Amino acid sequence: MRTKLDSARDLATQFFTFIGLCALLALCANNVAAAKNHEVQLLTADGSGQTMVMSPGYLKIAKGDTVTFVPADVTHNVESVAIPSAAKKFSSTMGQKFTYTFDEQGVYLYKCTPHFVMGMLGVIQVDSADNLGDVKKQWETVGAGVVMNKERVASYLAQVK
Ligand SMILES: [Cu+2]
Repeated sequence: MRTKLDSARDLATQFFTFIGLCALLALCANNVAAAKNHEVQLLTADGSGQTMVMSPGYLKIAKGDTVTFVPADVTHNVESVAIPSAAKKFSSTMGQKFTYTFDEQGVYLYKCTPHFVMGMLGVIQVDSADNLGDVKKQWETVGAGVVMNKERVASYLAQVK
């Protein structure tokens, strides 16, 4: 026979189960932070006197985020130069929008293939910069081929924290 005490116990059990579920839901909602999409413009001129330039040149994002590279005209693209060892290399079609998912943390140095010599490069940092030393080392060699706006990459890399 059910007593008043049994009913009270059932009610209490239901109540605490409900609270537990709420806490679990809140926890899940916190952990599944939505991946963001960012945009980098590949510009022929940025309006402030800079030509053949990525905007922004340095960008910090979170692992799992995507970046869409938007060429201002048919003369620009993006191609990876120095990236984390586990990351997939990329090379986009000239003049086409391109979206890349940054699944590996670290520093990514990339260029516009035809405007590399004019210093059209960019840096994207994904979470912590474990491979910064490696990227700087590769830039010392690769950077020898850049004749204009070489200091841009140094200023972008200096923003990596
Ligand atoms: Cu370009």
